[in-house]
Amino acid sequence: MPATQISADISLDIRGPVAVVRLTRAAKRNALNDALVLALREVFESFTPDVKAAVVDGDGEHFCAGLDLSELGERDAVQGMHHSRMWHKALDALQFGTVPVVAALHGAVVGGGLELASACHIRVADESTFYALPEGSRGIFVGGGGSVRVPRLVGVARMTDMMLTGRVYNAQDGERAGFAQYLVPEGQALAKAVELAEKIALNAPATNFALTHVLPRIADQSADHGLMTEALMAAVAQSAPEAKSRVRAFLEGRAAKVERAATPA
Ligand code: 1HE
Repeated sequence: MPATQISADISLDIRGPVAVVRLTRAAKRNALNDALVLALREVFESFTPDVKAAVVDGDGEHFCAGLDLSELGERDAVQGMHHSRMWHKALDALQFGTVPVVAALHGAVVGGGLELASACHIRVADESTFYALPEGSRGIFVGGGGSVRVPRLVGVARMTDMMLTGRVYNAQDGERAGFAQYLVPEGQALAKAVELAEKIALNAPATNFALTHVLPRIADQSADHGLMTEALMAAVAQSAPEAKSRVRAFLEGRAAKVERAATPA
């Protein structure tokens, strides 16, 4: 089925169990205006149960140039807080929605674009990708969840350095730092992201729920509370019929073994 343009600047392409959500505002480097942020929230809240995983990518040469600076305007402090909370709700809809989300990154992943990428569960970057938080040089602060999510990927020290000094990470350094989990040749991020999403779509639903909703909560809990939450989730997951049949399949020699990882060329 061809992609459907669901708002002015966002399209949705349902490829079997995988939904490909694309920012289609290449003329403005996929800068996120309010309408686009609201549309993102809407699309992630609208998946039917047959969608099992999603991919986010961006049209044109860049994944996303962040907040649409032309809309910054004359907001006062309270309006600014509501604006930030609107971003939080949209990116929470993505992070804590019904399906795991893989970001396919290329070109600029900057400011709110990095906040969007860091709300996804896995990031695949191609060699053209670069990461920055230009908020520092624009006299503003992150407002789309970046202060919560970016340090969880790369640490407080790296984020502080990026914002204080305008440091830009290229694709290789970015992958080493933890911005992305996969680094692929230029132009291949979307294909790799879809391949991963197709694999994820085959997981037991309880496993995907545990990884997207429960694991991040455990990471925020004390060790004692985390272990208790883990025990509860483990019990729920293993009691599902799907877990029983998958384990039986392995014991009866009908399921794949874990293969040794390929050695790098
Ligand atoms: C924009 C935006 C934008 C491009 N808001 N219009 N983000 C930034 O500070 C990053 C600003 N953007 C850039 O640094 C560059 O545009 C890029 C490195 C991303 C791409 O460069 P390039 O040479 O490919 O494109 P360009 O010529 O700079 O931009 C093309 C058009 O997009 C141009 O408009 P035109 O009408 O003159 O064609 C740009 O003005 C427009 N454009 N980026 C508005 N961001 C929840 S809080 C989050 C806070 C933030 O994200 S702050 C960081 C904002």
